[in-house]
Amino acid sequence: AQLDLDSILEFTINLALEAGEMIRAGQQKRFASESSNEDEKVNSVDLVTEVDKAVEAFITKKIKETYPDHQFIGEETFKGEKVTDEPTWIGKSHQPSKCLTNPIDGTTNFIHGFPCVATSIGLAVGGKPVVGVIYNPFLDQLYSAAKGKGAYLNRKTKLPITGKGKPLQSLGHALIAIEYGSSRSAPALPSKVKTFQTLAASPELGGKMCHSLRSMGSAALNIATVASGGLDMYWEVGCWAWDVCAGICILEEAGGVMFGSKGSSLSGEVDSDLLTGRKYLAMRGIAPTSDESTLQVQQR
Ligand code: LIP
Repeated sequence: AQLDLDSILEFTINLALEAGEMIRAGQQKRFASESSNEDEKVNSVDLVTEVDKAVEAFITKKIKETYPDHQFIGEETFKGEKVTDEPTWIGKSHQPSKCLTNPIDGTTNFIHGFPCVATSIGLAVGGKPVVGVIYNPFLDQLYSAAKGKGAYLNRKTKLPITGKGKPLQSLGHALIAIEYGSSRSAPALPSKVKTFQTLAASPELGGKMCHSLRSMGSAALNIATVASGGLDMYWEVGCWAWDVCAGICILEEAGGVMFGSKGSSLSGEVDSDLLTGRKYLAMRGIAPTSDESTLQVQQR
């Protein structure tokens, strides 16, 4: 059957708000306790807490109860499931879909009490994000979108916020988010730093400097902030589908574009690998193709 995106969106918003409550309470409990430790995953800066796991278990349970046919991929329970869909039989009763969630995006921020923390829940059908909800429980900011229905902040403010919908003219006027991520050994780190340097000020960009660089420490919030207009661009290598699925839906509904690893051109070519490529450049509006500097950054 056709998916009812309105009711899925409503369900996802309520789920994110409940997850947010768990995150807030979980942080208070951790800060009150002497013995709350985080675990390390791939390395000493790739962290997970008991709250990430509890929130993911809660989200999974709710989704399985409500949408028993949907597949589920979560950051903390990932076992290599593929995001790219088998053929989708449109109009038949079974429409393969996947729910991608990151229980706490910005786990490092959560541990430190830095308020850029979000739960990010996205639904992809046929490999394309169709519903996305990102909720920051510390700043009480709820970003939500469903395909074809627009993107909103706190349900009421349509994104991008007024006056922020114009295409970006040049990197020289941009506020750009970048992230170090958890992969910091060679060659990953030097290559990231080179891009940061290029964006900050570089002869490669004809001596242009962007207005400044930012790091929110959460892919989901970086993307949501590009969607709302507070950032012009976000560049990161190393994200997973659960970091970006909800954000892509929100960004696209706000008139922005996400480029992935296939290096699709700014002419609007579709990137078939958007959920699996691990390399992302989010932009509000499409920059003019004549801006060589934008093209160069996109191709990194
Ligand atoms: C985080 C991302 C962030 C990235 C970090 C990390 P987590 O997700 O959202 O953008 O730079 O390395 O992957 O681990 O907090 O869910």
